[in-house]
Formats: sequence, structure tokens, C-alpha cells
Amino acid sequence: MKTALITGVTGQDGSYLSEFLLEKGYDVHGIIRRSSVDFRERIAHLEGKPNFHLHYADMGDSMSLVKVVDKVKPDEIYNLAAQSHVQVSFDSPEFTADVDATGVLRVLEAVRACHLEKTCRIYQASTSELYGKVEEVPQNENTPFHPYSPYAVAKLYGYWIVKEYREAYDMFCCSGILFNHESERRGETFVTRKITLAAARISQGLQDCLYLGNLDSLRDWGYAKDYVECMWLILQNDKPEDFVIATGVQHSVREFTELAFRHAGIELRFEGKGINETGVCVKDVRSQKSEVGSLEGKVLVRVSPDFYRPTDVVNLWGDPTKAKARLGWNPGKTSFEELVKIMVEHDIAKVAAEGAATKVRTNLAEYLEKGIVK
Ligand code: NAP
Ligand code: F7E
Repeated sequence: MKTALITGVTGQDGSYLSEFLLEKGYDVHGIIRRSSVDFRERIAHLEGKPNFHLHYADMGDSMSLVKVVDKVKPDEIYNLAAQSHVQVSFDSPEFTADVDATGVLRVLEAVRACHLEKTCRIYQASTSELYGKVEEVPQNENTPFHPYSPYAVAKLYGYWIVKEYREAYDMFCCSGILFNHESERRGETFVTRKITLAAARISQGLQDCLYLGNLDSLRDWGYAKDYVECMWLILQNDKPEDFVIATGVQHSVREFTELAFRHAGIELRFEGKGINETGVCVKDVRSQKSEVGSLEGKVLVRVSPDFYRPTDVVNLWGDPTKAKARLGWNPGKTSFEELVKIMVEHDIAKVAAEGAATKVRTNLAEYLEKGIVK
């Protein structure tokens, strides 16, 4: 039985990866950090399984990492822990650098301190944000990096320190340069989940309007469940190498919004430009009309400059040729259309189940969306 250690086990990817590795027969250990509220929703269904273990540690605390690595003696480490929100990295750049850059170094050094550098394989969660202000479209493993946020700059350090340790100490450590991957477990302030939750709430009369930032931004969105398989494949490869993981298909935030609302029974038409652009309901085919009646003619999407970033990455499009050829990975397993459907259907059921408890009406919604939650 192989033993895996996952940092970031409570996150979107950590939860899917845990399931994937448990199914493969691994003994899975995850690192959690202390929090004043118990937020382990994504892994609650795994707790109590005999091969699933949790340990307290923090990416900012070297000793805690050394102790866990020494205790677990993993065959594979998946370093997924990060402050992963790009906009938040502008508000907390130093914390982001500590966790997302120095944190990677701490994991590598923990492995060396425990004398596991010849046996333990390490996966580093790298990102398409490294391409940032893109110098080439689509982006592959040879495209130059141009990070364009404190998050991306921190992740660039992580990428290079992994490469350095691979060459300097002959360690099996690699980066997966993953493009955006989403799911029904995605954090609620990333744009896709924010949209699918809003489509669900609006369709049930629990929210009046969705406020977004740059609708023109282009992303290569895949399904997180498909992407964790690649993390594992990268560590099963004959030699340590870096891989771009993407679908090879690109869509705008506006297209994602249109499709998500369509799945919720609402046809939108976008009108106007820049901050004056709006998404108006032109056809309301919801199976059950909420108490507010027909939405036709109502403005359901608006642009707010609160969600603009000081520098925004607007043209990400990955070329997964190498992963397809060398790892045998199928980038087309879940299409964009299927992904949006999965997320909207999940959120419609979630909102219906939670009902009025999730009621986010105009004032509160504006406060939450504009004031706090990016
Ligand atoms: P996520 O849902 O935000 O999860 C991040 C995880 O990191 C959570 O478990 C979080 O714990 C943990 N974490 C944060 N700070 C920590 C600290 N100081 N010590 C220990 N744990 C800490 O992110 P994700 O979407 O699953 O992404 C996983 C990784 O892939 C991240 O490194 C991200 O940057 C990278 N990535 C993601 C994408 C994507 O599209 N999803 C694309 C490319 C790369 P809490 O639950 O306690 O907050
Ligand atoms: O933004 C635009 C925003 O926050 C996508 C992380 O997992 O993927 C993720 O980072 C785009 C950006 O993800 C809103 O300006 C418009 O252009 O969903 P996002 P991200 O920044 O791409 C990469 C690969 C990672 O590595 C990260 O960890 O959508 N956008 N309006 C908005 N974005 C948000 N969040 N909220 C809006 O209202």
C-alpha cells in the first residue's frame, strides 16, 4: 500500500484527490490547519474511513511540516495548499507569498530533513496564472511566463524552486501547470461558482441581481474531478517532468454566465459596454416560477468595478498536447457544457434544500458581493 500526504486536503482539489487515491488503495494523510469554525465540508464524507488520516500543520510553520512528514513517511506528497484566490492576493500579498512561495520550499526542505529525498515523489500545484499577461496563445510548457498578480509571482517561485530541487538534489518533484478547473465544490467566490450559485438563487427568487467584474475575460475551464487524475499520473511518470493540464477550449465569463442562466431556465441578453453592460432576461422558461413572477425584462446581471483587478489575466488557453501524448490523459472527458450543467444542477438542488436560509436579497447581496466577498 502506497502512502500519500496531501497539503490542502480540505480544498476543492484536495477532496477529489483524496477520493481518487483512496479508490486506488492508498493510505491517505491530509494536513489541516486550526480554524475557529469547523469547515471540513468537502472531506466530511471521508472522515472515519480507515485509510484516511488528518494531521494539524500549517504551510507557514516548518517544524509542523517536518513532524508530519517524519511521522507519515509518504511515498508521494501532493502540495495543494495555497492562498488560491488571485484577487485576495492583492489584499494579502505577504501572506500569499509566505504560503504559496516559501511554503513550497518548506515542504521540499521537510522531505530532505527527513532523508526521504530519494524515495518521496512530490507534486506541486502550479498554475496557468504563471502565463499571466500572456506572451503566446495557446500556452504550452515552453511558453514564457509573465506573472501578473501577487499570487502568480508567489506561484512562480514555487515552480522554480521545485525545478531547482529536482536538478540540485535529483529529487522526483514536478509541477502540474493546471488551467482553471471548477466543480460543485469550487469556492463560492471564484467566478464560476459565484455565477452558478447566483443563477440558482435568482431562479428561486432568493437573489435579485448578480454583480460581476470583467465579462470579457477568457478562461480554459475544466472539471476538477478529471484534473486530479493528472496529478497522480504526473507522479507515476518514468521521469520527473512538468505538464500543462488544460482542455484546449476557451470561453469568456459572459459565455459561462449565459449558459449557467440558461440551465436555470433564464435566457439572458447582454447589452451595453464596460461598466454599463447588463444581462437582461429575455425569456423566462423556469419550470417553477418563484413568488416574484416572470423575470422577463429584468436586469439580472450588472458589472461592478469592485470586481475589477489591479492587473487582470484575460486570455488563458492551454495546450494539453504533452499530457495527452505522454500521460495518456483525456482532456475532453467533461465538456464545458457538461461542467456548467453539473454545477448549476448541484446549486439549484442546494439552494432549494437550504431555502430561505440562503436568502440573499438586494441590500445584503450588494453588501456581501461588493463589500466583502471578492
Ligand atoms: P482551494 O479550494 O482554495 O484550497 C486551498 C487549500 O489550501 C485548502 O485546503 C486550504 O485550507 C489550504 N491552505 C491555505 N493556506 C494554508 C496554510 N497556511 N496551511 C495549510 N493549508 C492551507 O484551492 P483548489 O482550487 O483546491 O486548488 C488547489 C491548489 O491548486 C492550490 O495550490 C491552487 O493555487 C492551485 N491551482 C488551482 C487551480 C484551480 O483552478 N482550482 C488552477 C491551478 C492551480 P483551508 O480549508 O483551511 O482554507
Ligand atoms: O477569475 C474574472 C476575473 O477568480 C476568473 C484560481 O483557482 O484559477 C483561479 O484563478 C476570471 C478573472 O479565477 C468576477 O477577473 C469577472 O479574469 O474565478 P476566478 P482565476 O483568477 O482565474 C487559476 C488557474 C488559479 O491558479 C487560482 O488559484 O473571471 N471575473 N467577474 C471575476 N472573478 C471573480 N472571482 N469574481 C467576479 O465577480
